[in-house]
Amino acid sequence: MSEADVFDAGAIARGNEAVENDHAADYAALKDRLGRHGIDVDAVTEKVRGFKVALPSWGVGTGGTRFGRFPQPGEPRNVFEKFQDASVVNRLTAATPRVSTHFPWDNVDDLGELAGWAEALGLGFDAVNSNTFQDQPGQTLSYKFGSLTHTDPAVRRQAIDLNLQCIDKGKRLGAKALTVWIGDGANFPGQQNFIDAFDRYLDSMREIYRALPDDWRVFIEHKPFEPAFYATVIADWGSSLMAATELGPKARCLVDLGHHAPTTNIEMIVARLIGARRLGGFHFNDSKYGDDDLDSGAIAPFQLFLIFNELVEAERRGIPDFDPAHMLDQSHNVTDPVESLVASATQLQRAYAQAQIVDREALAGYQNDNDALMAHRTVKSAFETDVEPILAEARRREGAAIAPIDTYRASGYRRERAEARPQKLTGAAGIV
Ligand code: PSV
Ligand code: MN
Repeated sequence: MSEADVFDAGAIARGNEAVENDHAADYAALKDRLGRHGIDVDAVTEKVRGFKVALPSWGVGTGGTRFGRFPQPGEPRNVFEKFQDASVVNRLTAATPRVSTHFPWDNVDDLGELAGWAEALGLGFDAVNSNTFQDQPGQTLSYKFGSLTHTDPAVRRQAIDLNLQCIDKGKRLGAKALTVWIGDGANFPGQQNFIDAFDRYLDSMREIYRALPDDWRVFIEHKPFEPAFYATVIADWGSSLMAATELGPKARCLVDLGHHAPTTNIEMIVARLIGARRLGGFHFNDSKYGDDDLDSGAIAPFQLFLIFNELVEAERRGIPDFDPAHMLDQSHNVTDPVESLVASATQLQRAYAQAQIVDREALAGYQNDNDALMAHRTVKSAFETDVEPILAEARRREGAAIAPIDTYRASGYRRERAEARPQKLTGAAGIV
């Protein structure tokens, strides 16, 4: 065990031993059942093994709302400890080998030390995120009235520079993408000139785009409201696509599931962005009312499946340059973040596996014949199939846990971390 790697490796073997016979029986039964419908279950298992999603560095600490935060014993106190917890999620699921960092939240004195620490934990780096939606201690100019779209060129300069520094940090860590979400907008009608604000956004983004290495992408993340409650500069996928088209082929649109009004047909937005060849990736989470940042699949698993149905359709069609980034973006306020992240990663794999078993040939036939009921039943029956044994088998083959949450609880990791990470528990507000 290295100084970085503090998870009891024996926990996985012990956990698996207790359930492997039951699991083998469940897997064989599912293989038999789906096999009778012409589905190659082993092939689906191999697909699931290949499915990965990045963890948000800001998602392993206990989150909060603007009303407060209820910290838990043993939660990470710095970015190094965040990576330790992220590695536990990966050990249990083998589905989360990369972490998406957020600067300046994740600033360290020595990036090389962080890169070495991550490597010792078996983790790599996914997209870097720039935070120009909060003021940091010691910051010269305020983002109170915007960042990349601010009316004052000096504030825009500061926000552009922060993004350029993020690219530089990402290069040193081995990342290949920058995600830009800005909170810029207006709280009152009349407060902002919409045309000028969007033009200023494009001007700022052009400079950031020019600094991207050839093999990098910039993800433009839209959101309709919050912190600006009347209008946001990059409010929707239309504004995002306009900006991406204007900037060039390295600019892609990022879909955060929580960044849509309730009832929005997100799977259709995904299909449109695939069609436009501009789908950059996802921030997965779930919600009932707004940007709730709940665990993926907790509220609307059918919607999640329908999004994956579009992704698998694109995968099967062999659409060129189709490689969307998968990232979680959640805030865990009342659960152990490790457990929520494990559950979320497996929910994504579930939706992916279900989308893999849709009978696409039959579906296309029903769609062409305008047989609405049978077309619907074709996708619905895939969604209603319990694919848990496939997910468990994918984990087992990867050396991860057949029953990851039970295994985690039995490992005593959080209790042990509570002792190793003494901290002054404060109820400060905020989402970090
Ligand atoms: C904004 O709500 C967001 O979805 C962006 O991705 C931020 O980077 C992240 O949440 C953390 O605040
Ligand atoms: Mn997001």
